[in-house]
Amino acid sequence: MGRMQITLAILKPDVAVNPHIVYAIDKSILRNKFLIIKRKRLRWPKARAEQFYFQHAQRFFYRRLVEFMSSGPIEALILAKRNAIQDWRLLIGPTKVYKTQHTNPNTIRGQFGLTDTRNAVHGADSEESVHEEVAFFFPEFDVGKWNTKGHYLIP
Ligand code: RTP
Ligand code: MG
Repeated sequence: MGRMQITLAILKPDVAVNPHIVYAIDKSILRNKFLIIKRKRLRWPKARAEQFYFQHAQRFFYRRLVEFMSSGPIEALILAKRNAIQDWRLLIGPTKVYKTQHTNPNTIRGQFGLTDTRNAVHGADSEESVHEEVAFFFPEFDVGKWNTKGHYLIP
């Protein structure tokens, strides 16, 4: 038993443009007992995508990642569960979609990812990232004071 934790998820433009897929991912989130604490649908200007992924600035995929992430709507979600950070990354599956489709076909990336860049979703990878990423999307959200009373569930 781990402790209750929050994590930060992003639905990327490849899935966020499709309400049927957003609905399917929501069902998967809730079936796996995550609470949706907050969600925000938005579009990133290129500069915001660059800022979010600045740690990858030297990687070969940075330009296409930034182009893709600012090419359409995205949804940022704060999810809560015991071991949320690790559990969310298990539920989404490995980054590389072509491999994941074979090794982890039931994960969110396995089901809905298109390519290594257009891989459906993001998941924060540490408590430190969660704090940074929550502040990035939800500056009004006080990570120290969050409680499950404010959550809402999608039917
Ligand atoms: P994320 O941060 O999005 O949850 O994904 P991750 O930890 O599994 O992957 P990371 O290595 O942090 O890479 C961040 C995002 O870069 C894109 N990417 N594209 N070969 C490629 O085209 C490539 N490799 C990585 C993916 O969108 C990945 O989620
Ligand atoms: Mg990462």
